[in-house]
Amino acid sequence: MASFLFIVFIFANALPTLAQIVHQHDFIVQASRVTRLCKTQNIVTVNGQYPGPTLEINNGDTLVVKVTNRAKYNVTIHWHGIRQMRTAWSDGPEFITQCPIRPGTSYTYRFTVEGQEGTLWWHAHSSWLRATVYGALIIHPKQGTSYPFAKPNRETPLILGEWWNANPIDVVREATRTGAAPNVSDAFTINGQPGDFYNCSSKDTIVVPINSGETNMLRVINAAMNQQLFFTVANHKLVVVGADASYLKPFTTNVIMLGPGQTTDVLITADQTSARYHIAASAYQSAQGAPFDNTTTTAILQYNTSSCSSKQKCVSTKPVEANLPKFNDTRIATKFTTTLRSPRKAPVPTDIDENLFITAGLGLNKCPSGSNASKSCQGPNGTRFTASMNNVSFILPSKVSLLQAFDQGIGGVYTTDFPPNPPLKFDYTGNVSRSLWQPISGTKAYKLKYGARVQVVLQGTNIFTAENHPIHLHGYDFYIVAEGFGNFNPNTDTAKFNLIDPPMRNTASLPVGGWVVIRFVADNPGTWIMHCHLDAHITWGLAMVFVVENGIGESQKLEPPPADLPVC
Ligand SMILES: *[C@@H]1O[C@H](CO)[C@@H](O)[C@H](O)[C@H]1NC(C)=O
Ligand SMILES: *[C@@H]1O[C@H](CO)[C@@H](O)[C@H](O)[C@H]1NC(C)=O
Ligand SMILES: *[C@@H]1O[C@H](CO)[C@@H](O)[C@H](O)[C@H]1NC(C)=O
Ligand SMILES: *[C@@H]1O[C@H](CO)[C@@H](O)[C@H](O)[C@H]1NC(C)=O
Ligand SMILES: *[C@@H]1O[C@H](CO)[C@@H](O)[C@H](O)[C@H]1NC(C)=O
Ligand SMILES: *[C@@H]1O[C@H](CO)[C@@H](O)[C@H](O)[C@H]1NC(C)=O
Ligand SMILES: *[C@@H]1O[C@H](CO)[C@@H](O)[C@H](O)[C@H]1NC(C)=O
Ligand SMILES: *[C@@H]1O[C@H](CO)[C@@H](O)[C@H](O)[C@H]1NC(C)=O
Ligand SMILES: *[C@@H]1O[C@H](CO)[C@@H](O)[C@H](O)[C@H]1NC(C)=O
Ligand SMILES: *[C@@H]1O[C@H](CO)[C@@H](O)[C@H](O)[C@H]1NC(C)=O
Ligand SMILES: [Cu+2]
Repeated sequence: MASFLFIVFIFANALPTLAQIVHQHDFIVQASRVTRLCKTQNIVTVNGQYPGPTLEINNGDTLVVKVTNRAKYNVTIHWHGIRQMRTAWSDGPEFITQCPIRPGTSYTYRFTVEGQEGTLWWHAHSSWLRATVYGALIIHPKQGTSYPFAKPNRETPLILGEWWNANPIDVVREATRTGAAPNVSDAFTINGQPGDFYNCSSKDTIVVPINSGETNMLRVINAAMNQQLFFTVANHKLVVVGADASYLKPFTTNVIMLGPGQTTDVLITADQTSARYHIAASAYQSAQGAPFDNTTTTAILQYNTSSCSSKQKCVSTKPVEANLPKFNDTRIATKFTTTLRSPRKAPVPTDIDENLFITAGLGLNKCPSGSNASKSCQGPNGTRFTASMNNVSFILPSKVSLLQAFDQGIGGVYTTDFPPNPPLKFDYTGNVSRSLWQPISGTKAYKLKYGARVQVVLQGTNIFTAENHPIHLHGYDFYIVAEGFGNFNPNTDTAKFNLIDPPMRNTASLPVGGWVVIRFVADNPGTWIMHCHLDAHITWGLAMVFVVENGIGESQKLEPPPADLPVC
């Protein structure tokens, strides 16, 4: 596993002006045998590691990652939250910015981090491979600078994952075949381990050491497939300092909530009696009556025994248990998301060129005529589950990626008629007439001019069930200027907009039966998918694509495609 670092000096006028740090890594995607929950099975990993390797860089550095596919599935890797300025070819979502890396082939991702600091992560973006193919991507402050808070004594990435006692690819294939909801998972994990509360797992529980008086920065990542999670540490306060690789105005809380895709950096101080404390996560499940994984994953915050009065006692004591909110405690989830603020006045776009209103939610398709309903229409009352944005259920192309179609002007791959408003106005969060539940399907994109200042009102619907959706936009960070419940009201809700210090993120929690408003400047050309990060929902089509046109200057244009770009 070659993983090294070298420094390239770029010469301008024969004088070194800039030291560019380039980190080079090899990712081998392969089958590996692991044992969890008393069962040994094959999973897909990177370099045999689960979770995969943690990448650590500084803001301003370049990453070069050669991905070689030795697994039996097509794969791609997405660098979640990395802006990929002009390098959309390295973003990774299958059929959006590249064709898949087929078994036996490789592709090299190259990109430079510009102005992002904190915690991001990488994951497979092909079928449900990301269930086991993921890892942390840590961006330290730019060389020569430091955190906007006292440097912590330690830093620990904690990746929350989701585990099936089955091949996740079989789980999604079964759901696609039957039209029903996919099986819920058997466990959640912290750094790949379920922890004390699961069978055959206790002895492998992750231990996070800490010395009395020390501060540790926990870099918490929600890599779960289908579940928003609450996260807490028994008896310890969490000081939130960042999310999605943007700093936040620090605030103190007992619990944080992360949707899949989201990250949160928290400081904890070892100010309690030397002992062992549970670090724990469990579901925030907002859809009423829907089945979900109601188990709790744990790790252990373990005080350094040498500072214990009785060493023996200190290590052997049962961990102090954590208090997690009830699974449907939307009040706590909302309190968390509405407390986030940028550290200072933020350059939020105020004059808006493109004002979009996009509904997001589930749907039910009638059983296709001629199909065997008992086999392929096992959704509610003989239907098939679907999902949509503005009543369009997104279909991936298969012959060429959207980005190639955009770059080379290939027609017939996508259309640019994604509606900027719901095609039909209705009481989105009310009792939606059954006649509105079936969306159309298509590969529809919305075109944005380079530099356009964009506002998107994301509106959840009550079709089939209202639910919190973690909406992720590729290629951009955006400001979350407001959120609320019920139907967005343009006449009154604009008064709630925070245009001073809203938080910047790449994944917004769309409240259950509510709305959230985001703003960004379209300064990065390419084809960028915006989708629900619950994989069950993206599988059903809860996505759309922004096609951001090239600007005029060379620095405003998408780079040419790499020579090794996979073909379909
Ligand atoms: C899903 O769950 C059902 C019921 O427990 C089980 O029979 C089936 O094998 C599971 N599917 C997969 C792919 O694990
Ligand atoms: C754990 O093992 C016990 C005993 O074999 C079994 O009854 C129980 O269902 C298992 N629990 C889980 C969550 O798998
Ligand atoms: C989880 O759900 C199962 C099945 O609905 C239920 O029997 C069990 O009590 C629940 N466990 C917890 C910890 O809520
Ligand atoms: C535990 O504390 C002792 C004494 O303060 C120190 O020497 C040692 O490095 C600490 N261990 C860890 C893992 O920090
Ligand atoms: C949460 O679920 C419980 C049942 O477990 C129910 O009694 C309660 O009304 C629910 N709360 C909310 C806010 O939906
Ligand atoms: C539909 O599938 C069921 C279950 O496999 C089977 O019993 C039935 O014969 C099938 N019907 C038709 C018309 O194929
Ligand atoms: C399914 O059918 C039953 C009985 O007709 C009805 O009460 C229920 O609302 C239906 N559910 C859905 C999701 O259509
Ligand atoms: C929703 O509307 C349908 C008809 O439009 C009606 O039959 C049903 O009772 C309503 N449900 C509720 C909860 O109001
Ligand atoms: C979505 O489009 C279909 C097909 O035109 C229509 O039947 C349905 O009512 C529409 N639903 C909404 C919410 O616009
Ligand atoms: C992999 O992707 C290609 C398109 O690039 C497709 O033709 C092929 O069927 C896929 N293979 C598998 C195993 O899914
Ligand atoms: Cu969703």
